[in-house]
Amino acid sequence: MDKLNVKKIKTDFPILKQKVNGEQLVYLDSAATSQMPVSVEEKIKNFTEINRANVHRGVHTLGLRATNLYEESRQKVADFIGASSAEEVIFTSGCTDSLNLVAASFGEQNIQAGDEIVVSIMEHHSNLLPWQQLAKKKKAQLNFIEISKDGRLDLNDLKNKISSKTKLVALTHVSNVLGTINPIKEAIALAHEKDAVVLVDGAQAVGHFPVNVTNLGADFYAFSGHKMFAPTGIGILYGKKELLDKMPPYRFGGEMIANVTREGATWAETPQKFEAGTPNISAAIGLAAAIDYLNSIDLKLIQKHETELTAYALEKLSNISDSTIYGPKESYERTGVISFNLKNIHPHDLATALDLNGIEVRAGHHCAQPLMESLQTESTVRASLSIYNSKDDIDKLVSSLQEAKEFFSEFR
Ligand code: C6P
Repeated sequence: MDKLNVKKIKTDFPILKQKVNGEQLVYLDSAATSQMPVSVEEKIKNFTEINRANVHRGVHTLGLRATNLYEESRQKVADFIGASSAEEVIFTSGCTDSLNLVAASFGEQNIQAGDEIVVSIMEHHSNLLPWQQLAKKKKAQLNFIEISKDGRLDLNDLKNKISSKTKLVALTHVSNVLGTINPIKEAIALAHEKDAVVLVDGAQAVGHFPVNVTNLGADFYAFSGHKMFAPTGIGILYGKKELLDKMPPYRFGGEMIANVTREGATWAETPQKFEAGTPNISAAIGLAAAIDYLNSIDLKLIQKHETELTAYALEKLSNISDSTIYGPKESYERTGVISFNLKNIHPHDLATALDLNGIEVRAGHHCAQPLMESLQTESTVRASLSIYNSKDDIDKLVSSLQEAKEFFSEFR
């Protein structure tokens, strides 16, 4: 298999050329938001300058062009994730919105008192709070699958936690803190044995390796555009058509109806039923351009690059004395989301010190406080890798960490 030409890829992302605090920018926060290549910006600019209009409304030429572009984007997403049809793809404002849609529609309709909802302890708050709230409201039970010491999902615990009372299992594909790639296919098969429906949070998975929702057997699959080189404000909820068809709308307004009278209304078909109001048309078109960009590089090559870089980073970081790295030690079991701590230095201090050297990482609880509690820490530093990162970036990170370590040791 070929290697990624990182030098060439970097030139696709003009933002990376700049200096930050007088130093060459090293962007290691792609798990929060990835950068956007020129080709995506150009596609959006082209839409704005030539085709901008609302969708599914006007019969005029611009309206039809905008509608075609928007619906082509939906088809592109469907093909990219292996959905059986574009009708199974709903545009949302992001992964959080997609997860809330399932809770507000499927959850409201199907979860009753005494039912059980299963999540893992490594969920991002966006795939925990909607279920926590729903469980409280419906008097249902929320159960947590625990993780092993090295941050893997405990499949035995999963087997124990899923029972005939379980109506829904909401599980992340990849942890945004540990980088762990969960055995989603096995988890889905186990849940289906008990007739539970499975929602997968794919925010940290899509764009890093090939994802095929049909092959996985996922009932619902949620993700965000801005973590895969698309604009902010666009996300996807994939759902099996037979499930979406039975679900009620969760927002009401323009373009989601079949007919409205003084007394009531009937709903449009899936997916329009879930897309009330004017959608983020330009971002949906940008998402399609991001998919074109990913396909032009090849997801398998992206996965290989990120796995190799992760192995390199794990080795270098573990060589720093007094470092703790969270998550699986083997790079093939994880993505390039690497959380760590250095003894006696607060993660925010470290992130600030790195920023002074132009290195952007995230520090904090990463919207995963129950996981932090399970890891017996309050926060971590997190470096997250993408296609535009190289070994050079890791070397700069490690030497800056060593420098920071020396600096802070003077205050002890
Ligand atoms: N995680 C991070 O720095 P939104 O914000 O809707 O695009 O995505 C929410 C979300 C859901 N699930 C997972 C696993 C995620 O990682 C995220 C977003 C970012 O880790 C921002 S908090």
